[in-house]
Amino acid sequence: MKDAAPQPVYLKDYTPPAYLVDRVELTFRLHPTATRVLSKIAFRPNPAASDTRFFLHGEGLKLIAASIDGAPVSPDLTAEGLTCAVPDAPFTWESEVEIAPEANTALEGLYMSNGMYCTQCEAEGFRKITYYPDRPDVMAPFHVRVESDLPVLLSNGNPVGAGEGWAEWHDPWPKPSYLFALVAGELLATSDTFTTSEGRKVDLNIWVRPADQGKADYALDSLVRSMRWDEEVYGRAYDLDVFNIVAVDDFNMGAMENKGLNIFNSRYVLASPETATDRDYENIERIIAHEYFHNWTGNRITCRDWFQLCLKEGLTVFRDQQFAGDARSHAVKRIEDVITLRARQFREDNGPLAHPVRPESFTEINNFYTATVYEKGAEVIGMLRRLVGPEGYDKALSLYFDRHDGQAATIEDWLKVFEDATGRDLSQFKRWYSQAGTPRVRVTDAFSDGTYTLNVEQATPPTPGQADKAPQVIPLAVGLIGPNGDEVVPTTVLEVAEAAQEFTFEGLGAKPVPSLLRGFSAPVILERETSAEERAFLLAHDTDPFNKWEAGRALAKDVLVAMITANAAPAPAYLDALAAMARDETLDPAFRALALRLPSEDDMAETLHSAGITPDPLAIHAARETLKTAVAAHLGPIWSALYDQMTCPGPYSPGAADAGRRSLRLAALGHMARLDGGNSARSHFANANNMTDELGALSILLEIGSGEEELDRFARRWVHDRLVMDKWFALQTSLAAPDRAVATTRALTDHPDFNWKNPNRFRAVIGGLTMNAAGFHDPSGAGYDLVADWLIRLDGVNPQTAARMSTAFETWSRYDSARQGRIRAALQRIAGQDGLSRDMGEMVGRLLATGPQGA
Ligand code: B3K
Ligand code: ZN
Repeated sequence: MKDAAPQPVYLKDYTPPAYLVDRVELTFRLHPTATRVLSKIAFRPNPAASDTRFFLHGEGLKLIAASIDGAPVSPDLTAEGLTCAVPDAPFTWESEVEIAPEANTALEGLYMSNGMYCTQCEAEGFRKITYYPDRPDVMAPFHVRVESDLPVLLSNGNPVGAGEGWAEWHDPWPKPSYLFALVAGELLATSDTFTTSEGRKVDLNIWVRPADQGKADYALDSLVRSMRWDEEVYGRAYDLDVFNIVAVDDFNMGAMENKGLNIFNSRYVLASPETATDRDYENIERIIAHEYFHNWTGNRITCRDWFQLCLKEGLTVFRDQQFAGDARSHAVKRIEDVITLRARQFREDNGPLAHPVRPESFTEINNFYTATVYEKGAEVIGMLRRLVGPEGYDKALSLYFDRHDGQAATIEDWLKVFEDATGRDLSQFKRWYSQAGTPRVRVTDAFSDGTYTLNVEQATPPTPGQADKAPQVIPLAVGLIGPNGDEVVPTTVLEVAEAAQEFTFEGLGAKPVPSLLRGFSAPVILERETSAEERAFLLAHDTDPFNKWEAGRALAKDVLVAMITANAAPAPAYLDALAAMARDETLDPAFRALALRLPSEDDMAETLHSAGITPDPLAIHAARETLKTAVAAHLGPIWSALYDQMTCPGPYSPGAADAGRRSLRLAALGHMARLDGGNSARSHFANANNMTDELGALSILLEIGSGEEELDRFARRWVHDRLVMDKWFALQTSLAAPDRAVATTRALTDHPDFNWKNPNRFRAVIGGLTMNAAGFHDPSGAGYDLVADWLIRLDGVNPQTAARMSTAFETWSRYDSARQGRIRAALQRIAGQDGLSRDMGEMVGRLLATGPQGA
C-alpha cells in the first residue's frame, strides 16, 4: 500500500535535479530479514538547478544513522523520502538503513527468490534499497561491496576484489540508480568469452541455479550473436570486462538491462529441446538481444525522465526486431510483429487506457510499460527510417551516439539528431509521440486515360483526454499490380501529411490493383472497400509478403464475419485460396503456417466492434470452430501430405528453418485431428521428442475437447519442472471450452502447485483465463468475478503484476450492456478495496473513467 491519494506527475513540470552525484559507494550486509545497506554518496549542487532543496527518495527504509561530511544529522522523514539541511558546496552524505528482502513480495527493490537475493530497480525501486535521488537524470559511477556467506556475489561493472564472504564491484560508467543490480546466491555459470571490435576481452556468464545447469547454452549463443550484430550493424561495442546474466524464478516481467548484470525471468533463459518450445527459443533470442542492446540505447544514453521511456524502449524494440529479422526471416518476423502490435497495441489504443507514445502524466510509472510505449514506439522509429532512408538513419544514429553518450536525453534530442543529420523538418512527425489513437487511413481510387489516382484521407478518433487530432505524417508504401498479375509500379513510399491528399501514377495501360501499406509501413488502420476477388488476386500475385499474408487474413475475416452475422457457410473461394497456399512450395513453411492460421477470437471481436456490430464471444468461438473443421475437410489430403513432408530429419534445431517446418506440420496435424477424433494428435504426442511437438499435440487435443489422459501424463512427466508446469496450467485455462473455462480455472487455483505469488504461475492460470476470450466473457460474469477476486488478492502482495493484468478489462466498450454492467461491477469492487495500491488504483480509475455502462 502506498499513500492514500497518490498524485499524478506531469511532463510539463520537469525540473533539473538540485544536486548531482559524483560517486556512490554501497555496502550490503545481506540478511533475509535485516539487511544493512551503507551508502556514501558524493553530492554537489547542480549549477543548472533553480531549486536547492536536498531531497532523497526512500520508501519502507529503517534509517539507522545518517551523516554529512562525517557529522551526524537527523533528517526529516516522510513516506516518500527525506529532506535535510546541507552545505552550499560539495559534500559527502552517508547513511545506514535496514531492509527485509525476505518480506518483499512486490519483487521491486531487493528481494529473495528461492534463497537467492536479487534486485529490480526500474523504474523507482532503488528507493526501497537506500536513500537516493532516484531519478534517471542523476548519473554516477557506483562502487559496491557485498557481504554474505553465499558463494556467488554479483553487482554492476567489473569485479575488483573478493574474499571469504565478500566481493567488490566497480562500475566506471555513470548510470542512473534504476540500472543498479545485486545478486547473491548459489549459482553456476555457463561461460564463454567475446573479444570486441575494440580488442576488449569480455567474460560472459549466464548464472542459473544448480538444478538448471545445462539449460543456458542457447541464451549464451544468443548473447554472442547479439554482441556481434550490434558491432556490425550499429558500430556499438561492449564496454566492460564482464557481462553477467542471472536467471530468477520470481520476476515481474521478462528481463532487466542492469549495467553489466542483466537479470532475467528464468523462462527467458532456460531452454532444452525437451522442455522449451520453438517459441520459447525465439523469445530467449529476442529478449537476450533486447537487454544487451540496451547497453547503448538505455544505459550509455538514458532517459531524462520517465516520460521519455520510449526513447530507450521504442528504439531497443526496433533494434531487436531488426536483429531477429536478420537472424530469421524478415517477412515472417514482420508479420508476427504486426500480429502482436494489433493484438496488444491497437487494442490499447482503441480503449480507455489509450495514451501517447510519450505520455504526459502518470501516477504510477510501472503502469506505462505498455505496448504503446514499446511496440508503437518501435513502429515510430521504423517510420522515421523509411522516411529518411537507411543511410539517413545510420547517419542520425551515429550522431545520436556521439552527441548524447553519457547523457540522459529526451525525444526532442532524438528528433533533433535526425533533423541535423538529414536536414528534414520533423515538427509534424513529432505528433506520433504526442497523439494517442490509431489513425484511420481511408483510400479510394480512380483510373482514366492511363492515369491512376489514389485519394487518401486520414483521421484519428478521440482518445481519453484528447478530443481533436491533427494529421500525422504517414509513410504509405504502395505498389501497383497489373491485371495479368505483373507488378507495374514497384514499392514507392507516398508521404501522407494532410487530412486529405491525392497521388497520381501516369502512363498505365489498364487499371491496376493497388497493394497498399506494404510491409505495414505505418501503424494505422487501412480502410478501403474492396472485393473478395481483389483480395484473392493479391493473395495470389502480391510480391510483398506482408500484403500477401494480409490479403489472406482479410479474406478470412470477411468469411468469419459473414458466418457470425449472416449464418453464412464458409466461402468456397476462401477454402480454395487456402488450399493453393498450403500447397505452394515456393512459400516458406513458416509463412504458410502463419497464412493458414485464422484471426484470433479477440481480433474478431475488435473487427466486429469497429464495424459497428456488438461482438458475441460465444458466436465468434463457434464460428471459428466451424471454419476450422470446414478447412480441415476441404483440404483433407493436403494436410496429411504436408504432415508427411514437413518432418525435420536430424537432431532438434531451434533455428528458423526447422521451426517453420514444425509449425506448418502442427498446423496440418491440428486439422487432421479434427477429422480422426484426435488419433493423429494422440500418436504425435506419444512420439514427440521435443516440447514443441509435445505441447503442440496436447494443445490440439484440448482444442477438440479431448486430451484428459495426455494432460495427466504430461503432469506426471514434468511435475518437477516449474517452467514446463506453467505451460500445463496455461494450456488448460486458455484452451478450455467456453462453458468450462471458469470452472477449470477455479479448480486449478486449488491445485497444490498453484503458487500464486509466483508471477509466472499467476499469469499462467489467471492470465490464461483472460486470454480465453469466450470463457472470460462468459455471460454470467463469472470470469470477471474470478479475475477480480484474484487481482484484489494479488494487489496486496504484488501490485505491479496485479495492475498489469487489469488490462484484461480494457475492451469493455465492445460488449453488450449486460456484460458491460458486470465488468463495471467487477471493476468497482476492485476500486472499493481498502488499501488499494497506487498501481491498481490508477488502472481501475482509468478503466472506469469513461464507462462501462451500468446494466
Ligand atoms: N526495462 C525493463 C522493464 C522494466 C519494467 C519496470 N516495471 C525491461 C526492458 O524493457 O528491457
Ligand atoms: Zn527494454
